[in-house]
Amino acid sequence: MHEFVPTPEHRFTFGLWTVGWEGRDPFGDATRAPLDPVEAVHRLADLGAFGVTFHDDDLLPPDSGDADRRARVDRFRKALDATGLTVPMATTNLFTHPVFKDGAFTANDRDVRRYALRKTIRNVDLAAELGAGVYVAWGGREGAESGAAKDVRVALDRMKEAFDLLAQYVTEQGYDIRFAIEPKPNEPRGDILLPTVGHALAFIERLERPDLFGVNPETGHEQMAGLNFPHGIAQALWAGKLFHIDLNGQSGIKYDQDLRFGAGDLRQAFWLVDLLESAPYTGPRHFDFKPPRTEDADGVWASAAGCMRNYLILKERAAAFRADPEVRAALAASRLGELALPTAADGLRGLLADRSCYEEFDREAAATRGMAFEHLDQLALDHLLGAR
Ligand code: 3MF
Ligand code: MG
Ligand code: MG
Repeated sequence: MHEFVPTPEHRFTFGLWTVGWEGRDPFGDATRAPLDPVEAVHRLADLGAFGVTFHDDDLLPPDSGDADRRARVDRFRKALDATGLTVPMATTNLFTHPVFKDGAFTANDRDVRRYALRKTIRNVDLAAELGAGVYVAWGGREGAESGAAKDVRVALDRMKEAFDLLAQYVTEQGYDIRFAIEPKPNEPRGDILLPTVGHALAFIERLERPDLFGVNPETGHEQMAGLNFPHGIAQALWAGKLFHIDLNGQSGIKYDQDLRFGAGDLRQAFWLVDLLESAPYTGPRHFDFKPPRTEDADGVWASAAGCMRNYLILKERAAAFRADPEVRAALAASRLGELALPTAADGLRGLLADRSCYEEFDREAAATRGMAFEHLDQLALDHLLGAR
């Protein structure tokens, strides 16, 4: 039996705000004490993680002066150097302070928009200093609860303006940083702009430098909208836009549960790992989860370890599925090979001239051909459930 031991080669990363979540929710106070970022770095390294990520405010109290900031960054950096942990991604908190109650880049209040950009730029500098290659932008408060309060087309103009300015900034500074937009349909706003992977992909193509922008999809966020997460990831990969990923667990269309990876929709988790492990995605496997507020410190680390363990178990199950000769036969019977063939390699002329595909096509015979998908899917379930 495999040991499923995480190592840095697996590229597992965690946000400081995940293991550091104190358990404050809309109905209850914190159940855990604050976690020192330096302790988080050491504990994550001990568990076999590859890296750690952060919002500016996770590491540096928002009102800290220059000297205090420097001391905190140096202390954090020392822990990174001591453990070998990396910082592949950083992001901005544009949602906690009341000033962001109507959003940041799309707040109706122009002063807030300018402040949000400067706050972001300040942390982009730190991201570059710590070697992050990806800067995530989650617009949690960019949205509305009511109709006339937000002119969505104009708000999208302001969103584009913000991202164009950020692209100009990293280009002028010569930073090797690309941005990853994180979609979410709702929570904390009633409705959030760029609610799904598809919306974000379409938006990116309207920016001045689309090459600098990709997506950071989160398992639970797509599933909150009832969408198929592996399908969204596949489309992001197809577009060459999967810059980063937030892995966690979600059970159906409800609030953002942020369960540990694998503890939500297990079938989608299986197909997701199958996809990621076969795709040209070499980025971090980043966990954005919340150890439930029932847990004490030991429970937090058990939850973090569980994210990685579940990923590794699913990776082994997916590999066994793909290597199974019966699965290969079932894939052929389901005509996956045929899907990979161009529909009209003979071109439009050939298609129009081919009487066998229309005038003489035996539609009734084609309609009766079974697709054999159920046998294929049962083999997958057998592997997932450990029955094969
Ligand atoms: C909220 C989130 C965010 C983002 C983060 C950017 C607090 O549902 O997912 O976590 O992931 O702000 O990385
Ligand atoms: Mg979330
Ligand atoms: Mg997230």
